[in-house]
Amino acid sequence: MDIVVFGAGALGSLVGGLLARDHHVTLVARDPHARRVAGQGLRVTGELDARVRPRATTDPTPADLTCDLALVTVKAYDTAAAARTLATGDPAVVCALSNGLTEETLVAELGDRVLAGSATYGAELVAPGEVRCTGVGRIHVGELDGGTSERAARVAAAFREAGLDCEADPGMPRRRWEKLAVNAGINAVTALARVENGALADGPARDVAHRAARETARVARAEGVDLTDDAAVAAVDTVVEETAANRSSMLQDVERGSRTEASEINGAVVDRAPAHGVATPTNRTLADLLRAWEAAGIAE
Ligand code: KPL
Repeated sequence: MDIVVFGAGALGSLVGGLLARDHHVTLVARDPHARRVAGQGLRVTGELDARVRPRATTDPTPADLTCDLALVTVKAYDTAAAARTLATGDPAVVCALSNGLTEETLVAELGDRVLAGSATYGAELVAPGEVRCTGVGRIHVGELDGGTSERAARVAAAFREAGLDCEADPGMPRRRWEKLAVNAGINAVTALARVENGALADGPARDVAHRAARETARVARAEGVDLTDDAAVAAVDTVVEETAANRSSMLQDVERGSRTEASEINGAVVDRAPAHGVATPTNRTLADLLRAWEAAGIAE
């Protein structure tokens, strides 16, 4: 398959690097990472291992974006720009793997080519040209409205052949909210407390993460998605266990002095709640604290 990974930061480089062993992969990334990958190749280290030479560019042409599969792994706040650029090419299938509920933004530009996706692998770009897998999680792909499809099965099979734990999931409407609950619980708490995911296995940080996940489940149910409080909390605990050594992407953002996805994760829960009369004090506090930190000055 001809695969483009749009937004090859940590997760995109991990997934793209593994797929590059069997497929023709182009990473759309930032410099100096893109330059290093184009020159010296990409190393996947940590819990998974690969040495590959995908193509890498900062500035894809419409021809580059005309592919069998585009994986979107940009930061959630960059989704609209990514969608517009992808639409200059002709990707046959587009699979969203970013945090947050980004699929609708992709659909606005790319229509029914968009598959929903959810990934809980831990990954860290340790240096230009090197991504470390810091936790073997799981990937789910499927139709945005639910149900099975041949194209979702094909994408999941390609991921599995690349050594990634992946399933085609007929229940993506629920799965997307479960992932939002996981990110709402883990990312903001680890970023604010400056701890690895494993620190949420007990103590007060775990309670805060659970409260954020329960609030997310309540909003999900109000929106017609069958996600129980217990299932959301269990999903947080599973990811904490599977990615204990991982520094969440939001912790990495804060340590780099970069903008976080707090508005697209905790803020998204808060924004949807009033329409349903659901209270989301924990997500509001987490989003507000991270936005206050961002307002005090971020590097990019
Ligand atoms: O999505 C994540 C992230 O870090 O953004 C996981 C790996 C689920 C939690 O750390």
